[in-house]
Amino acid sequence: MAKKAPERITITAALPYTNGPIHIGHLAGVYVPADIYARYQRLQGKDVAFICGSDEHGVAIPMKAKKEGVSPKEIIDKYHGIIKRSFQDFGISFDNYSRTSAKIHHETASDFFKKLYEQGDFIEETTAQLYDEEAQQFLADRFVTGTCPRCGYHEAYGDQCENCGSSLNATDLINPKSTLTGAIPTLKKTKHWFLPLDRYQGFLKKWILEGHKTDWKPNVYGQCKSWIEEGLKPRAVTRDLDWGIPVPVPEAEGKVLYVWFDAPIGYISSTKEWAEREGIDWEPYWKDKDTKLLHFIGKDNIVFHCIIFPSMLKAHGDFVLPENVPANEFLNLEGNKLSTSKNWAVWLHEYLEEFPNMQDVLRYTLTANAPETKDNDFTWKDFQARNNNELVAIFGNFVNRALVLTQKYYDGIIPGPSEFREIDHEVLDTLRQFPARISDSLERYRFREASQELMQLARLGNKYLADEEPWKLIKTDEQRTKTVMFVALQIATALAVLCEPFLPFTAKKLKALLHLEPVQGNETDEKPPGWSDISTSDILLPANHQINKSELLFRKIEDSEIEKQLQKLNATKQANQAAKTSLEPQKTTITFEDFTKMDLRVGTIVAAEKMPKADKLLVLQVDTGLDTRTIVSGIAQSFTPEEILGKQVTVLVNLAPRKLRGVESQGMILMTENEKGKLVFVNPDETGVTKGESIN
Ligand code: B3M
Ligand code: ZN
Repeated sequence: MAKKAPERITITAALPYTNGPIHIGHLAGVYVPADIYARYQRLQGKDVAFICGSDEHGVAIPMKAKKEGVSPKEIIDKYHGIIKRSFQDFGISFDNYSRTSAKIHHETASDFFKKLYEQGDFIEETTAQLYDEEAQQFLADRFVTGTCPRCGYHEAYGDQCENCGSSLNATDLINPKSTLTGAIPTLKKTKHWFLPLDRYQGFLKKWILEGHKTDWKPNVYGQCKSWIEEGLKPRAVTRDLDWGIPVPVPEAEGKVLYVWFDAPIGYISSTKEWAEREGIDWEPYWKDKDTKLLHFIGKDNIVFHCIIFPSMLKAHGDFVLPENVPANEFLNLEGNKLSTSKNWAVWLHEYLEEFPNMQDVLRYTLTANAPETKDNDFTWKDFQARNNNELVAIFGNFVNRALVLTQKYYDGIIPGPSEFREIDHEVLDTLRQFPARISDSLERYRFREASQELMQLARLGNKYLADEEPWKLIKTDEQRTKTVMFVALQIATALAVLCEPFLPFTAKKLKALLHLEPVQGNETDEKPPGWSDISTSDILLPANHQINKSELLFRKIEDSEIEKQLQKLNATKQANQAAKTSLEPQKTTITFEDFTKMDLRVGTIVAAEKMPKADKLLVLQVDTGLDTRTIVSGIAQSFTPEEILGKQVTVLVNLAPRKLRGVESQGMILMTENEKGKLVFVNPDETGVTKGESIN
């Protein structure tokens, strides 16, 4: 009988934009869970393609290039290099990491567009779009911000609100503003190609709302439900931009594909690139109806992966649809939102340098505290605690005791057990349940839970040793000690196998310590135990097997190391604060004559009250020496009326009067900001000038 082919699983992880390096938010949301899942499925013998690559198009790239004063190409090369390397060093086990600037991707995306174009799947339309006259550029996506019409968030982008996750058209924004020049956009006509999502409404409703009600995560299902029920609208898939994949039809000169049209096709091109290299056929990974396609993403990408890309795939006709889209929520850092532009992040490439050989500690912390069902916070203290109290004190401690005692009592040769007692049977029975317990969590995308199951197994070992106390037994009952050590070593072996998806570096090290993997030049013919052996085999590590000298799996993290990281964040905070309050550039020079036109006098505030229904304004009566006049001043958020009553101030008395909220203001009180950014009076108290006297 022919052997049944293993189940095929295509796992994609969101393609990171090459406008900055990878930080812990990306890792916790997408790459760590995706990697755990891919490694786990490989251990089940599944045929896995784990696919990713850099997202190098879209407005984010030229914007970053502009900021750094270099070309977009330099930006993508720089960050593609940093990102690819840091993923590799962190043990993210992609089968292929491509980039959307690759030729194979340009071809694949162009062909995809052409097929839909030829099938008549687009609507062509000339519509008025936002335009920045100053920059002479159409404003879409991140080139424009404004108020989200759905949630009122003030910094929504032209294609998406990152606050509520809505996908938007730039013209939906309230009070739009160009991010290039700050200008208020005008409207200008331009032709674009739209994917009529409304045509897919019925299909999406049936496929998601009826078909995935129970197996998709509630956060993902809920977002899809609200979009579908609200009614989908056609969405432009082309842009007036000079960075991207040219729209492959004759009448589209100067236009490129919308980044969210080409990027998900990047999963397909990356699969092709991989298959070509491996000499295999890529098509089953995307077209065979038995292939399980999974997209790992962050919550801000849900609409693109659940609504838009599936509609594209459906229109194309050749491809399978995702079976699940296990999107995560966001991770915060020390109570604040992660931000690339504000440098509020723990950058992966920096972590790898500052904590060498400690990839698994970060992987474990991010998994144990993953933002699976709600946003979560990463703190350095928690990182330290997870390491010191769990990895070191439980996992590491158990393994170390088992290995050290084996060396000490038996020169590293696994002892043969004698009779098993009730407790031994119980422990071994419990051990056999762990693969199923962990699998059960992972199959439901509950990575936190799975990581805690793993830690439970280490706890089981720890408790067993603590209860049986082989270090005491050895003095009274050598036979019993052998049994206890034999059982403990079975647990250590199970840990080595089951921890691989979560802690791949530790698994490798532990397998080497246990001498599970054939060592080069010293090949054993034993086949190392696999995932299913843990529950089916009576013996995982046989008596008389020789293990290697023990070494610590984890080290303690000192307070000083955590302090250093907190200081680093503090410095960032201060730099951001300083940047916020940084001095305005000097204005253009004025002549001395200009200056002397100002009639500055010393005055006294003789009455002050809040302007009704205005947060910022105070209405003052100021005795200028010449008269007592009304001055409206925008200082209500810095001073109360009481605290400024009787205060001497500097007054510009010959400023043209102007009405503020119906009250005529006859002059201006001079104010400035001190070095801390606080509003202060230009204070005449110390000048020795008396009331009414002219200052200049
Ligand atoms: N480049 C990810 C982001 O929002 C975006 C993902 C593309 S996946 C096809 O950072
Ligand atoms: Zn919103």
